[in-house]
Amino acid sequence: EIAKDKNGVGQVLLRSLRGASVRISLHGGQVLSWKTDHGEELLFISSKANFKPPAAVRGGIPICFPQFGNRGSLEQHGFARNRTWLIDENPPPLPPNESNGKTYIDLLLKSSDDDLKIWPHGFEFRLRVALAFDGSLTLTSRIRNVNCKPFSFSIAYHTYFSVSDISEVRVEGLETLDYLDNLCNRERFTEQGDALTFESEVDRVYLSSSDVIAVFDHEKKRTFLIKKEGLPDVVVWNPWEKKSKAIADLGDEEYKHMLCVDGAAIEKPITLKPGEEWTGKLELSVTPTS
Ligand code: TA6
Repeated sequence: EIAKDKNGVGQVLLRSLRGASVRISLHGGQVLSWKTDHGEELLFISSKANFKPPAAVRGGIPICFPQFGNRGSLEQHGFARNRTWLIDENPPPLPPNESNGKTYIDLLLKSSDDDLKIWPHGFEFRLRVALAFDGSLTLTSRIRNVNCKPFSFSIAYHTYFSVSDISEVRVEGLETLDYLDNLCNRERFTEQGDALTFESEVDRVYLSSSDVIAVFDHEKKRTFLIKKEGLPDVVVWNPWEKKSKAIADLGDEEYKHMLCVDGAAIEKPITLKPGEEWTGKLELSVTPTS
């Protein structure tokens, strides 16, 4: 279903046969909602989110492209999340293993003349958002270099998971990895050997992680499973109390109910030759934890 929000921004609603749903905004190609068969919201959206373009909505899954962070010439996290995406009316068919019982939509972002002024690399970015019969959500990015010279980019699916209480959350799959700590000028550290828990601000890029990460929400007795392909790094971010107060579109106490764990390619930007296409895939599912 395609509708418009109160600001006239196009939104697409996907619904699975069992009642799960995903809502995507054409502003930013941003997933804003992912609900279980029983209508429970799995993603965090700030109560102070600004839904009026061109700012990115605080929450859901902003697409950070072609840059992550503010270490380049572009706006923080690049411009893709601040652009209007189009619906690709004739998407290439899903490979058989990707189509069983899935409903999906393909969104398209092409480099505009204005974009080319700030980032002189012609690209086509196809984002396929697919909702499977079991309610799992898959985001597949296909980025093609349609220019005559190579370019490099970083990308992150900036995923805001909804958690009941951040101090009761545990993340597994990042043990013993090296990470860049954004709180210490991106210095490189090594993670100790057990699961990640949270008692203060965390802003890290874990490097060369395994392709499955688990986020345990103790109170809700559920686990988010993050499976990724082509995305070697994992961003983990919680602003905690002090930083939250400095973020206008985030409630002061809301850090307790969110955690960003992002499939990403940051440390080693991806380089595409003319005509070459890169694919990066993120699959999110949620299972009850005993
Ligand atoms: O590591 C995640 C991060 O880069 C944090 O430093 C914080 O800035 C967060 O992204 C949110 O960025 P945004 O531009 O969406 O406010």
